[in-house]
Amino acid sequence: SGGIPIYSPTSMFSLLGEGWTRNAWQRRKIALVTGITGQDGSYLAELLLSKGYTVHGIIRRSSSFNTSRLQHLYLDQHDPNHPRMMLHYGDMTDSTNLVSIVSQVQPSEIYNLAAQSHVKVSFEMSEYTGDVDAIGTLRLLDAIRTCGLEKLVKFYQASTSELYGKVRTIPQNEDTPFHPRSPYGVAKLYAFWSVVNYREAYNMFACNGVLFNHESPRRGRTFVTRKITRAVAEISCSRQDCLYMGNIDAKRDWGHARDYVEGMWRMLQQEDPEDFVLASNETHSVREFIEKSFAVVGMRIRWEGEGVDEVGKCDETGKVVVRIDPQYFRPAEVELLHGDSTKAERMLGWKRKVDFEELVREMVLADLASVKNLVVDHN
Ligand code: NDP
Ligand code: GDR
Repeated sequence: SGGIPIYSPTSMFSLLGEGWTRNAWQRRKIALVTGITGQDGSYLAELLLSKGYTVHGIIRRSSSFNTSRLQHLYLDQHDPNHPRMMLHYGDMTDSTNLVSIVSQVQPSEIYNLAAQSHVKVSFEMSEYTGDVDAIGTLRLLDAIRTCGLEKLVKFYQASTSELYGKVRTIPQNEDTPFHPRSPYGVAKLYAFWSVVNYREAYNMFACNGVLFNHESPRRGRTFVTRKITRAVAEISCSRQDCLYMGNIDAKRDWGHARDYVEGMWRMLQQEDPEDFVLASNETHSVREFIEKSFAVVGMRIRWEGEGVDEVGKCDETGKVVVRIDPQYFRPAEVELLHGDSTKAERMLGWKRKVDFEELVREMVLADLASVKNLVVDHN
């Protein structure tokens, strides 16, 4: 247009990956995992280590101990036999730190799992959730470019079924339109499209895994499944009287986290980057999760009343063990999620192994063992 030419700098680290092909870079098997201290991060680290990767994780500085889910993997770095896992202090809100870590680690694969991941909390901390989940993802994508690694690194983004939100079609797959219902969902939508955009603009190998809910004994205790299984264990040991719940008619497609991290890894082993849904292809209500959990400890639940006055009584004792508490309702709710992972099954050969019943049982039994002090709790 005849204006002053603008200088477009090349990356200060542009020599980092010079001379490498993507396949040769991959064979180095160096993974960087953000959110490694979380539920999925810990299962993914296990999987990658078992496959011979060197695993680098980003952890936040905390005044309390926050690596309990990794304890069994993290031996002393000075031990010559330690299992090739290294942790770096960092935060998704700190670009300089992200650039520094990416340039030091020079990863072949990056798994971006870090997030303020609680939907209800995102209504209370909407700006922070946007900063970490949306802009944080962009910061990490830009860190890869700043380091000149955009043609070499394979990038996985932890996208979510919360993108579907107010669903109009059942089941939901890669072609279903998005309509997020929370600041968390909206932030993850920004991240989803940033990944697509960087793939198209810079030819990056960047994938979105659109994962439906996945749980495990390592699930944070404020998510509904773990809140229920922990309470069932406590109630059955007479250490708690009642479980207070929000919307028990919400329906979710629940799988096991260990199965889902396998799918993340498979997405990055493809020749070309694509987005995939991972789901169990079933849907169950929170109410059903509660019933099944109590059944594991031999308690049958009978429902009485309506709305916030509804209670769940134990059939055998007549005691009220479930009550509704309005504080757990959300300003806008995702009522129903039901995934369709046909594409992942066909292209990745992925399928969930653990079904709903087994998942509930494993979680309740793990909490029972922990309540009875038989094993160390993971969080
Ligand atoms: P968790 O909440 O268990 O773990 C989140 C991780 O992110 C933790 O390691 C946490 O660190 C870290 N983190 C949070 N904020 C920051 C920050 N500002 N900077 C750096 N790290 C941060 O989540 P899950 O393991 O369940 O989920 C993993 C990812 O997958 C998340 O992005 C989540 O949104 C997404 N997802 C999860 C699904 C599920 O059903 N589990 C389904 C679909 C998507 P700390 O331990 O210090 O808190
Ligand atoms: P979700 O998980 O919002 O689906 O996000 P969560 O377990 O928090 O809620 C599932 C459903 O249960 C209802 N519910 C309650 N939820 C909580 N946490 N506590 C309660 O007491 C309660 N009572 C009823 C909720 O209203 C909701 O309908 C999870 C997170 O892991 C996200 O990071 C991820 O993206 C999605 O799953 C897929």
